[in-house]
Amino acid sequence: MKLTLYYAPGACSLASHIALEESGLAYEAFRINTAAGEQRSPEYLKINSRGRVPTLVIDGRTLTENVAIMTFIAGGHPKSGLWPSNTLDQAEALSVMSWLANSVHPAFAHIFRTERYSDDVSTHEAIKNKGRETFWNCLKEIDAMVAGRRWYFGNRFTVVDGYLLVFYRWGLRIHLDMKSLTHYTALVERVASRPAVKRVMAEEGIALQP
Ligand SMILES: N[C@@H](CCC(=O)N[C@@H](CS)C(=O)NCC(=O)O)C(=O)O
Repeated sequence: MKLTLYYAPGACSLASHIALEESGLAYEAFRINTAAGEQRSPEYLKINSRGRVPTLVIDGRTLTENVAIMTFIAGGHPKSGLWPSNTLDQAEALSVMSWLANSVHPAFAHIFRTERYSDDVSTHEAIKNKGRETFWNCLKEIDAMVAGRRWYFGNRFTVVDGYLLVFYRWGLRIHLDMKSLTHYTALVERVASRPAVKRVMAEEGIALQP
């Protein structure tokens, strides 16, 4: 099976990148420079017509969306140990990852991609402020969710933990008081110290502190 991941450093694609590296599957990773607009190049739009990362190409077939990519990598390869083993936990993993993709990520997009939410520039400051408040409330919710847990699913590291690291970094990036979220901080420090995660961050050229 040939796997090719398209990612941008520090973007949400980091979650899929971590999942792939942790899985032990062989894959190639291609960097897309989103700041330079490479995601909108004709070549990349042929691979992913939405012009977003991540994209995982599996034997020539394109899969988009972090939730789907991580379900394929972890759920489809149980030997990797990155996916819970019972059905209810699997459903919970999907529930948490869907919430991260559908609520937490868009809250942040209100701050960084404000132009997508209104053409009226005079509303942008208010949209950013609301996004910041919503994003912070999500991060606090995550902190409560992981209280007293080594990993999200207790003793087992799963793809959910790698995905949680992405939003922690984004919180640091916009100077939120992430250290005050003590449970979330402890979990993310454990994630960041895993050898596979260190390799991915080195490959992407990023640190936990953006
Ligand atoms: N729901 C998608 C979101 C993908 C997405 O928005 N990716 C961002 C990076 S975090 C992107 O490609 N941004 C480039 C752009 O918006 O032009 C997923 O979770 O995979």
